[in-house]
Amino acid sequence: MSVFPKDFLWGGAIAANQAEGAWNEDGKGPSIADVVRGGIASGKHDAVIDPNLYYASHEAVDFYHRYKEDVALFAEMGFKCFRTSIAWSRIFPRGDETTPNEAGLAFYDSLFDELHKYGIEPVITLSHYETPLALYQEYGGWKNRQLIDFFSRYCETVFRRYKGKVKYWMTFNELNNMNRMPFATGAVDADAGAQAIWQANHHQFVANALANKLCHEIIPEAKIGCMLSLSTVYPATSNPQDIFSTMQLRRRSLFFSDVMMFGQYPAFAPRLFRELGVKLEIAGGDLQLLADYPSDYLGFSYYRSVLHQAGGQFRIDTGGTAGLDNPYLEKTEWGWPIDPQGFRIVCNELADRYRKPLFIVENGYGGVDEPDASGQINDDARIDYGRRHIEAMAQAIEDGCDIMGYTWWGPIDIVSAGTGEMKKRYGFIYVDKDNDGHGTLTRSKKKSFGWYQQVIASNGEVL
Ligand code: BGP
Repeated sequence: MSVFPKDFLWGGAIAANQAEGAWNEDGKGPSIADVVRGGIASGKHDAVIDPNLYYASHEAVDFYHRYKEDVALFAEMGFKCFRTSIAWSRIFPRGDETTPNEAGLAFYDSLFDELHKYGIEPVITLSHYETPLALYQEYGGWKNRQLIDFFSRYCETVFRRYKGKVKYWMTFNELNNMNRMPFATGAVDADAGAQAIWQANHHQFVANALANKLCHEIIPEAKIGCMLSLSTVYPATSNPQDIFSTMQLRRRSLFFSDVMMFGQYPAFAPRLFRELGVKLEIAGGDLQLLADYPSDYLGFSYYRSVLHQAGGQFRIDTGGTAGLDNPYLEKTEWGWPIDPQGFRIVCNELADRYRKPLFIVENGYGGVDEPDASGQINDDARIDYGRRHIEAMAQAIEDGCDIMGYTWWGPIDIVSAGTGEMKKRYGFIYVDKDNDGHGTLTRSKKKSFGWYQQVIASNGEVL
């Protein structure tokens, strides 16, 4: 007997900038993702786009033109839902216009219709590291309060357009990455300093609340969540200093879900801001908005657990302390510890803290997939990772966690956010394209395609 609810939302997740390509087609304006080489997470970006250079997001895996084929493959696996983002700059090319780009709106109409053709529910991220480039270049990104109004106009436009087609929404992808990846998350340069980064956070908290308000007014039956990147963090030693420092690190991450789920800044915020020298500019009405419009659910990504040591050097790619290895865990080829128990831990931690539904909108195994002599990809490591993490999620449900769905990150190979490469593959579906952009973009099923099909068909019983 499956422990998963009968309406459990099994599916997969991608992001516009990592999959669609067509970066400047049909009226789309450039986003911040379109000027980075080496992964949006790096924050390294070109001031102008050099047509002679390769930018991974410009073609990505051409989902924009191939989505019907891809959605048919997702349907063959039995997806109940499919997470992707709307590229904000496809709807408002600069971000500050008052009239939307009809061709952009029409594309997502077609995509959502195609999903519904197979009974697949869209789960839509409003901004997945995809702030329109002009809002960064001409307004300074989210540290500029005007972005609240621009984002609200974008949200109202898509809520009204897709009412009746989309009922699951989330606002900003991994908003707690603002400290680790300020350019990707808030279109703020890494050297902008704590004041700019936390002011940008405040504007995004207000924008999140306004999006929640608009969503419920326009689509009463909708569920709109916030979204965080959450590894599990273990103290490196039993030294109370490491334990306290790990608690502090965790609280600075859950700071973001505290504000968006509880509707108020946590009690430890004033001390944190004093220590950082941050004096937030909070406009009248902001705090009431946060209180009145909290998120309906907590979406989060889980890939790994990390070790933390007081005073240690921060690892940008994992959020742990550089140089520390957990001797009890194997790692992926990219050094990410594989920790299904950590997945059960974070589900319980969040369920206890927020007592609202959880939605795992990213979990997956990034690996190098080499076809065998017959051209088949026997991605047993990916199947093993998935099996163990779904078993852990089942345990978490039996622990009493209210989990509404699970979307595997990258059900089709897409561009890596951390590296900007194709080599780090997550898919059950292989895409013929290499790191330099060469390939036919042909899709083919890996061994894990049939495995995930079985998982969904059995509602998580056959693993
Ligand atoms: C998360 C992002 C995704 C995805 C994932 C995997 O932080 O929300 O966009 O990329 O990381 O990371 P990577 O692609 O670097 O392996």
